Amino acid sequence: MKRTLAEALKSHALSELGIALVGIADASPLEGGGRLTAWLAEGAHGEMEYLARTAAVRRDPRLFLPGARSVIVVAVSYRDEATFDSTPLAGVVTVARYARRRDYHGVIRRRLVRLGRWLASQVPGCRWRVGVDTTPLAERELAQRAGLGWIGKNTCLINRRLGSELLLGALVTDTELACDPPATPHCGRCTACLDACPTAALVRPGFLDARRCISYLTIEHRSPFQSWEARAIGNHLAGCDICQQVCPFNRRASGSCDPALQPRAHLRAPTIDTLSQLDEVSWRQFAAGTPLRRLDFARFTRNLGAIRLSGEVHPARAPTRRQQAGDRLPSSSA
Ligand code: B12
Ligand code: SF4
Ligand code: SF4
Repeated sequence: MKRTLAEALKSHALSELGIALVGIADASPLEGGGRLTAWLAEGAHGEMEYLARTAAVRRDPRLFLPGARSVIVVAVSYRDEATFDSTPLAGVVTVARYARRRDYHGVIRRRLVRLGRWLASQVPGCRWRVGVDTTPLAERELAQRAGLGWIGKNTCLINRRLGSELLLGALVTDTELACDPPATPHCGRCTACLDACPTAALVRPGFLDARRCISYLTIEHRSPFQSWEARAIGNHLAGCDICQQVCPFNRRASGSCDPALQPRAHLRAPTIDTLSQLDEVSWRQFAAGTPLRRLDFARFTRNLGAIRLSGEVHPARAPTRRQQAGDRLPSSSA
């Protein structure tokens, strides 16, 4: 019964809801709970205090939904080009690839709610709760446990066939479902992501110091930039893909972009000149409906100012940023 229901649920998710990957994990506390504790203890979360506040729930899905027994983890793909962009052109800013399209939160949430309703139609009275990104679930570890992929040295969830250009969500339920085997790691001896990170944010395999990460600095960090931070972001307006760009599993990935997440042309390579003309209202219109709307006008102007300054000082700086920034970055105890 548990197995038949699990198979029917996965088949429904894949064939009716446009989900690219689905797997089921049990809802017991995370094995990586200690990793989260150590990461927070080192202060690697920077200003993301919400991660510390919700750590207990992240470590144990049963606190997310009392009585939880199973976690259904799903992924959708935003892979839209065979190869990643090459070195950006002068005067052009980089928007991370996940942010060049419709905001995935609502897309995944709506599909998970439909999946929850389907489950309730099969198991009347069952309880379920949905989480996408902002909810306190350790999505990558749950995805690994549900067999969707492994957590790479760049800390991303990588599927052997689809690569890591995946966005995750989860449905936690008190229904007991047959679990999938956890995924095994396949990074082997590769260190391409560690070598390529321009700010040395991947301080050791599988440990990312967010305070050094361009994705954190451009999107999550709210304070004004110190000078090394302004230099470190290079031409990134929001997010960073470098440690995924170099990953061999993305170079050879197959599969296609979810139809709901097709890229928006104006976000592929916006120029500094175009962005400089935006005021608060036109920035909101520019970012509307995409993950960029989470970047308020103050952070947008802070980031753009840093990009302009860095372009003036280092017109061809991209490949040498690590050398430029390395000795000025905060030291890590790792
Ligand atoms: C905070 C956060 C960030 C922070 C910190 C990232 C980080 N590495 O922790 C910042 C702002 C830097 C960030 C950046 C990005 N993020 Co983010 N982020 C999150 C968020 C909200 C929480 C992550 C978290 O808890 N971090 C704390 C650390 C300690 O957790 P962790 O690294 O995942 O480690 C845990 C497990 O992985 C486990 N673990 C690690 N190794 C191993 C090994 C074994 C054997 C085991 C058992 C466990 C284990 O231990 C830890 C505790 O569970 C999640 C959504 C969510 N609710 O989970 C999205 C999420 C991880 N982000 C996502 C994305 C897309 C990105 C970016 C690609 C966006 C971009 N292009 O700029 C980058 C990628 C940078 C990178 N290399 O990770 C996706 C990842 C999809 C994927 N394929 O992995 C998520 C899942 C959002 C989503 N719903 O899709 N992010
Ligand atoms: S997202 Fe960019 S800055 Fe952050 S760890 Fe990856 S390569 Fe480094
Ligand atoms: S670049 Fe290499 S080490 Fe890094 S995540 Fe990909 S396979 Fe693993």
